[in-house]
Amino acid sequence: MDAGQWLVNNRYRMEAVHYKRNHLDVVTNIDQQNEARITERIKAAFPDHQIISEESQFGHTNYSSLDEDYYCWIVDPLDGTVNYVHDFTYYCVSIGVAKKGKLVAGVVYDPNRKELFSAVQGKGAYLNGKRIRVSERSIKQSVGHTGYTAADWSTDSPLRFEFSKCYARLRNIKIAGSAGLDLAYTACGRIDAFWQRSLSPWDIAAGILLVSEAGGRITDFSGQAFDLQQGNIVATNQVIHEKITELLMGGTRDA
Ligand code: 2AM
Ligand code: CA
Ligand code: CA
Ligand code: CA
Repeated sequence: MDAGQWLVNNRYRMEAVHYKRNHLDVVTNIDQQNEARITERIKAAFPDHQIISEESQFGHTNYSSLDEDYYCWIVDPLDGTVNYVHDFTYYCVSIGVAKKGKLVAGVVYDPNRKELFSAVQGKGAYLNGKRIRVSERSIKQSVGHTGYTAADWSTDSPLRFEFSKCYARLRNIKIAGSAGLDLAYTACGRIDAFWQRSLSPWDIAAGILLVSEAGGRITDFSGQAFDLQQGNIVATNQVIHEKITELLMGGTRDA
């Protein structure tokens, strides 16, 4: 929570916005400073734990420490950097903990609304200490969030096809800009589905545990078991899961 409040307090100390891979992929001094603050604290409290965090891992794609027999913290110090830069208050700090390839704990904190989403494996998901559950909405009643990353930036990306398949089948589809909050919102039933390609472990580790502990379902786009390293995620309230994956894969037209 302290890490999230620090983001809000330092909003006007943002110095420069740099591009990483291309103009879709941005980073600020705030991302880097908050990451340093968080990882220092983890190291001080748990010196023998591993840490995978976004800004220090840039360019790496091997996350083998996730599968090892020790605790691995998966940290996104600022999820929703574009929103942060534009002072659009939909961003969060997302921190998950994994061991032997399984998520054991996760928190997503929204400092603007002072909302702390938390989950421990087998113990349920909570918002500010109150138990949360996914929605029971049908596809026609549903709101879905999606998004795209720098890795999807090509004219033949499947994204456009996927969007045209889902468009108007749900009540609404939004690109809100923070995968961590999108998953937290799926977990507490504010929205009913979230899907996005090419995400990294820190974008979704905490959120995955939130959704599964809140009774939701998570797969890849073809409905197969989800793999944190692969990063193409579909998370739903269960009820609409098969319909969503069918639409994304270009299945039947009847809702
Ligand atoms: P970020 O703000 O931490 O980069 C935006 O649709 C969502 O996708 C955000 O959660 C954003 O996280 C994430 N994302 C992951 N990789 C990205 C990338 N390379 N470029 C832009 N957004 C990315
Ligand atoms: Ca980023
Ligand atoms: Ca992120
Ligand atoms: Ca980030």
